[in-house]
Amino acid sequence: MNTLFLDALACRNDSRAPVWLMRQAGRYLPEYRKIREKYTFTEMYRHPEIASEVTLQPIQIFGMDAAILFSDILVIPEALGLGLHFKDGVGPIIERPLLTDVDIDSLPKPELAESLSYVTQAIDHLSPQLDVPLIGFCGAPFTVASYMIEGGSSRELKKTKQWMLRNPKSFHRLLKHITTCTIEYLNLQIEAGVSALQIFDSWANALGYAQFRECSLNYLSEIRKGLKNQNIPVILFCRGSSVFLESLAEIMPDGISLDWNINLKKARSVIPETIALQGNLDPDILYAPLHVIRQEVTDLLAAMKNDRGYIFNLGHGIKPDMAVDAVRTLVDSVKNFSR
Ligand code: 1CP
Repeated sequence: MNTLFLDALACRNDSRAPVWLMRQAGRYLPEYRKIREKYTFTEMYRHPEIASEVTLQPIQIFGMDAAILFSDILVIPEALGLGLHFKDGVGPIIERPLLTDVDIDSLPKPELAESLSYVTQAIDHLSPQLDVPLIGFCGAPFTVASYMIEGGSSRELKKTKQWMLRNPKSFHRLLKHITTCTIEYLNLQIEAGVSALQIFDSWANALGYAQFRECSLNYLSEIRKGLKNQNIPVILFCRGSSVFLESLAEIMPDGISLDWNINLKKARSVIPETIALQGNLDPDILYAPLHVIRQEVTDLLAAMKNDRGYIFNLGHGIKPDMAVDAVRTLVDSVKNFSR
């Protein structure tokens, strides 16, 4: 078993930095698109064999040091009965978005072990085939709530923020309900055998500083405390992590995944060496010529040289139109960098 990723998460890695990439399994890969021609995205993540195959693809093709389960953060709203499908060229669609307080108060308490059994089955199916750690994941309550209110992707999160500001009590009831479900969901993933967890707060950047602490950080902390096995390391990713860095460190995650707006060394200067740092190459660097990718990767690695808690990643996910060669160059550059 390749333990570089877990060693770095425990801040005791003396070998090269491990590398994995957010959205490493997905549409930029011809091997993914080939399967996707035959199935919808929903069919793919609901089918343990297909989810396993797609999770493994980037590991087999590029040799990343960790795998991330092929699924989606929106399985929670789906389990809550809101209806979910993914529309090509548009993104996720929540079929019955939340419109009033009554909708929040009538959300069910779903039997997640049953409704999300395909996730634990995928983990079961995958585990024996992996020689790298498997990362389980979920969305942060704020980000998941935003999809449930907006009904899909939204740049401004206008409805979400209006709700938060005009009716904070019911907004917090919603966050609390998602938090309870998320804790149960992550505990199911732990029991099924994931080696680490990442929580994605992809829309945290829409929040002001105090709003972030109140509407996101509190719930991230509750999730952290609610995990049955405290030995499974947890990484927090926010878009906005560079701004909320010190707040994130307060709740003592095992790792913080940084967006690309901050200088990594500067981040390390305010984050204790007991918390791993992950990131933070600007994903758009993958559009640059290969020699630029090599240089940018090397610059980040040189800045974090001898840091025992550093994990190479992008500041956000790979985009569907990024080139396979660019991803290969990135991964090879990390692996060939000598400390
Ligand atoms: O083939 C397709 O059409 C499906 C595209 C796709 C894929 C491959 C979606 C729809 N989700 C995924 C997989 C996925 N989503 C993974 C596992 C694979 C991997 O990372 O390698 C993970 C971890 C996610 C998490 C996710 N889903 C997030 C958080 C991370 C992030 O990128 O910020 C979010 C916000 C979603 C919602 C979602 N699902 C799919 C899309 C296109 C989106 C984003 C839409 C938006 O920008 O609002």
